[in-house]
Amino acid sequence: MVFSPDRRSLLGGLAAAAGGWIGTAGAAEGRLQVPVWTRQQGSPVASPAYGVPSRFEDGIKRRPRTPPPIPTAASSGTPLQHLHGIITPAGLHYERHHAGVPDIDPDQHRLVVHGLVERPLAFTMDDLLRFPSVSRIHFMECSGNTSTWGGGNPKWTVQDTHGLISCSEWTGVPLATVLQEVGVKPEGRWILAEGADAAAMTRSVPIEIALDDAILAYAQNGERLRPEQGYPLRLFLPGLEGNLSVKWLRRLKVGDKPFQSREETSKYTDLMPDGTARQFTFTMEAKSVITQPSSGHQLRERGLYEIRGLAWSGRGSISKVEVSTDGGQTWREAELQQPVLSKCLTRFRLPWQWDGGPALLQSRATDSTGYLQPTKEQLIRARGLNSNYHFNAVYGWQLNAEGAVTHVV
Ligand SMILES: Nc1nc2c(c(=O)[nH]1)N[C@H]1C(S)=C(S)[C@@H](COP(=O)(O)O)O[C@H]1N2
Ligand SMILES: [Mo]
Repeated sequence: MVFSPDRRSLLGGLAAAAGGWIGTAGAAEGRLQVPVWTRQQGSPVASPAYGVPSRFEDGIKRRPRTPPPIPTAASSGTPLQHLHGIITPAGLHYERHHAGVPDIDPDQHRLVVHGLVERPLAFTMDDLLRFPSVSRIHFMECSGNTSTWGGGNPKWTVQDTHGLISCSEWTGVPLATVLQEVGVKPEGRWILAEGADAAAMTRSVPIEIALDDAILAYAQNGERLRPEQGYPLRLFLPGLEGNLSVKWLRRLKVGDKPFQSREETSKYTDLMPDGTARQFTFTMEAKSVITQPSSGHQLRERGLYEIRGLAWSGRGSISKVEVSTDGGQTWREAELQQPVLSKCLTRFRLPWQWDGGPALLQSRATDSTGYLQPTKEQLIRARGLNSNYHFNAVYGWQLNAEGAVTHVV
């Protein structure tokens, strides 16, 4: 790690104040004996031809969220507590499937665009790859992420509580380009998107969103989509609840009103305290979480630590993240790591001196619209306790005097 002189003296000062340095002092050169991996050739190139992480990183995996009654209608979370920067490796992208992952032959796959259009068309994957393309880095979050309205378990990790979010570079054709090709009729106001999986997942998308920044995505982090992420084609709607980004996309139908599919009537609505239900709550509001130290971590000694975490907003970019180590009594502004992009994960960090006492670690994000992430009390006051979706409250991890970190129940 390279520090600027200012930062070095700040960190050096903090470490010295704690009465020690990070690292083992004394007889450092004695540790320079030549290890076995320096005395022999390593493995040859292209073995394996498609690279995988070091075998020592074997514990870093997606995990099914709750023991699923039906393994194909389930979700798995991203291990955020082990990741760095803002990009989620494709193999660790969270999954949410309503009927498992279909095995689609891209040569046989078609996207049909019909309904209130001048020219109904069927596109092959080759057709779609011929259109001018875009690549953009965006998060995707399931609106069921962090459904911890009523407490929880001290052992829950950030993977359990916040793992239904990931961030990738998505490449594809702007949906607006394909809609221009078919010619949307003036009365066309909503678009039905349908998946080719056994769930035939369907959602209605307003035309304004479809013409804004929606992407027909065929690639993710430089390679074609993984099967779990919708291979060979998915709809990708930046900043909106993950459910709208229909995977294995086979059909877009233009209509003059919403189609009222199962996923926007019985599911993905928010039951309010007065008994009414909010529908079409598309945007994922500003949210943040500390990933290090977080539940399951163990601090071995007092001294300097960097508090690290992630913040995001479906309305734009993150303008500020504040961190509290005393349960919200005082807040300090964290540093935002570049790049800070719209509708994208933003990494924040703050040097922190652990003096050996208990600490309640929290973060709160403000986005470019000025919206401040609410407390859990504020969120429950506004929304009640009847709905599962769209929980974005301030979150905390409890550190005890022995350095163990747990989920706050
Ligand atoms: N066809 C289809 N699209 C789908 C789903 C699905 O089960 N089938 N799940 C949705 C939900 S609820 C979410 S949160 C995201 C998850 O995308 P991911 O598995 O790539 O993370 O896809 C959405 N698109
Ligand atoms: Mo979801």
